[in-house]
Amino acid sequence: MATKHQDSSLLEARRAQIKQPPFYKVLLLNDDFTPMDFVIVVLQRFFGMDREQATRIMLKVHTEGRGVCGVFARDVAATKVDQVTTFARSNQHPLACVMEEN
Ligand code: TYC
Repeated sequence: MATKHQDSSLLEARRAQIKQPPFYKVLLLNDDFTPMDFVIVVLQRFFGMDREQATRIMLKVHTEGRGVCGVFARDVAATKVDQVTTFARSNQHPLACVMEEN
Protein backbone atom coordinates (compact mmCIF):
# COMPACT_ATOMS: atom_id res chain seq x y z
CA MET A 1 0.00 0.00 0.00
CA ALA A 2 1.34 3.47 -0.93
CA THR A 3 2.21 5.71 1.98
CA LYS A 4 1.08 9.35 2.10
CA HIS A 5 4.69 10.30 1.48
CA GLN A 6 4.90 8.16 -1.68
CA ASP A 7 1.59 9.57 -2.92
CA SER A 8 2.75 13.16 -2.66
CA SER A 9 6.13 12.36 -4.25
CA LEU A 10 4.29 10.80 -7.19
CA LEU A 11 2.04 13.85 -7.50
CA GLU A 12 5.06 16.15 -7.52
CA ALA A 13 6.79 14.10 -10.20
CA ARG A 14 3.62 14.15 -12.30
CA ARG A 15 3.23 17.92 -11.89
CA ALA A 16 6.81 18.41 -13.10
CA GLN A 17 6.08 16.29 -16.20
CA ILE A 18 2.89 18.13 -17.21
CA LYS A 19 4.48 21.46 -18.06
CA GLN A 20 2.11 24.18 -19.19
CA PRO A 21 2.63 25.13 -22.84
CA PRO A 22 4.97 28.13 -22.86
CA PHE A 23 3.37 31.44 -23.66
CA TYR A 24 5.23 34.65 -24.30
CA LYS A 25 4.47 38.31 -23.77
CA VAL A 26 5.37 40.56 -26.69
CA LEU A 27 6.50 43.97 -25.46
CA LEU A 28 7.40 47.31 -26.98
CA LEU A 29 10.22 49.31 -25.40
CA ASN A 30 10.38 53.08 -25.32
CA ASP A 31 12.99 55.13 -27.17
CA ASP A 32 13.44 58.84 -27.86
CA PHE A 33 13.16 58.71 -31.65
CA THR A 34 10.30 56.56 -32.94
CA PRO A 35 7.30 58.83 -33.66
CA MET A 36 4.22 58.22 -31.52
CA ASP A 37 2.03 57.88 -34.61
CA PHE A 38 4.28 55.13 -35.97
CA VAL A 39 3.94 53.12 -32.74
CA ILE A 40 0.16 53.50 -32.92
CA VAL A 41 0.19 52.15 -36.49
CA VAL A 42 2.34 49.17 -35.36
CA LEU A 43 -0.12 48.29 -32.59
CA GLN A 44 -3.06 48.51 -35.00
CA ARG A 45 -1.39 46.62 -37.84
CA PHE A 46 0.32 43.78 -35.96
CA PHE A 47 -1.75 43.47 -32.79
CA GLY A 48 -5.26 44.16 -34.12
CA MET A 49 -5.93 47.11 -31.81
CA ASP A 50 -8.26 49.98 -32.60
CA ARG A 51 -6.79 53.50 -32.54
CA GLU A 52 -7.95 54.22 -28.98
CA GLN A 53 -6.49 51.02 -27.53
CA ALA A 54 -3.26 51.49 -29.52
CA THR A 55 -2.91 55.07 -28.24
CA ARG A 56 -3.34 53.88 -24.65
CA ILE A 57 -0.62 51.23 -24.96
CA MET A 58 1.73 53.61 -26.83
CA LEU A 59 1.37 56.20 -24.01
CA LYS A 60 1.98 53.51 -21.39
CA VAL A 61 5.23 52.52 -23.13
CA HIS A 62 6.19 56.20 -23.52
CA THR A 63 5.70 56.96 -19.81
CA GLU A 64 6.66 53.64 -18.17
CA GLY A 65 9.39 52.43 -20.55
CA ARG A 66 7.71 49.21 -21.71
CA GLY A 67 4.28 47.75 -22.31
CA VAL A 68 2.65 44.46 -23.27
CA CYS A 69 1.12 44.23 -26.75
CA GLY A 70 -0.24 40.71 -26.27
CA VAL A 71 0.45 37.15 -25.10
CA PHE A 72 1.01 34.41 -27.70
CA ALA A 73 2.36 30.90 -28.26
CA ARG A 74 6.12 30.98 -28.78
CA ASP A 75 6.22 30.81 -32.58
CA VAL A 76 3.46 33.41 -32.96
CA ALA A 77 5.28 35.75 -30.53
CA ALA A 78 8.57 35.30 -32.43
CA THR A 79 6.82 36.12 -35.73
CA LYS A 80 5.30 39.31 -34.25
CA VAL A 81 8.73 40.42 -32.99
CA ASP A 82 10.23 39.80 -36.46
CA GLN A 83 7.41 41.57 -38.29
CA VAL A 84 7.51 44.64 -36.03
CA THR A 85 11.31 44.86 -36.14
CA THR A 86 11.41 44.52 -39.95
CA PHE A 87 8.67 47.14 -40.35
CA ALA A 88 10.41 49.56 -37.95
CA ARG A 89 13.84 49.18 -39.61
CA SER A 90 12.42 49.54 -43.09
CA ASN A 91 11.03 52.90 -41.92
CA GLN A 92 14.37 53.85 -40.28
CA HIS A 93 12.99 53.75 -36.72
CA PRO A 94 14.84 52.17 -33.76
CA LEU A 95 11.65 50.81 -32.16
CA ALA A 96 12.45 47.72 -30.03
CA CYS A 97 10.04 44.80 -29.77
CA VAL A 98 10.93 41.83 -27.56
CA MET A 99 9.35 38.65 -26.18
CA GLU A 100 9.44 37.35 -22.63
CA GLU A 101 8.21 34.09 -21.12
CA ASN A 102 4.85 34.72 -19.47
N1 TYC B 1 9.06 58.10 -26.82
C1 TYC B 1 8.67 58.24 -28.22
C2 TYC B 1 8.51 59.71 -28.56
O1 TYC B 1 8.46 60.55 -27.66
C3 TYC B 1 7.35 57.50 -28.49
C4 TYC B 1 7.46 56.01 -28.33
C5 TYC B 1 6.44 55.32 -27.70
C6 TYC B 1 8.55 55.31 -28.84
C7 TYC B 1 6.50 53.94 -27.57
C8 TYC B 1 8.63 53.91 -28.70
O2 TYC B 1 7.65 51.88 -27.96
C9 TYC B 1 7.60 53.24 -28.08
N2 TYC B 1 8.42 60.02 -29.84
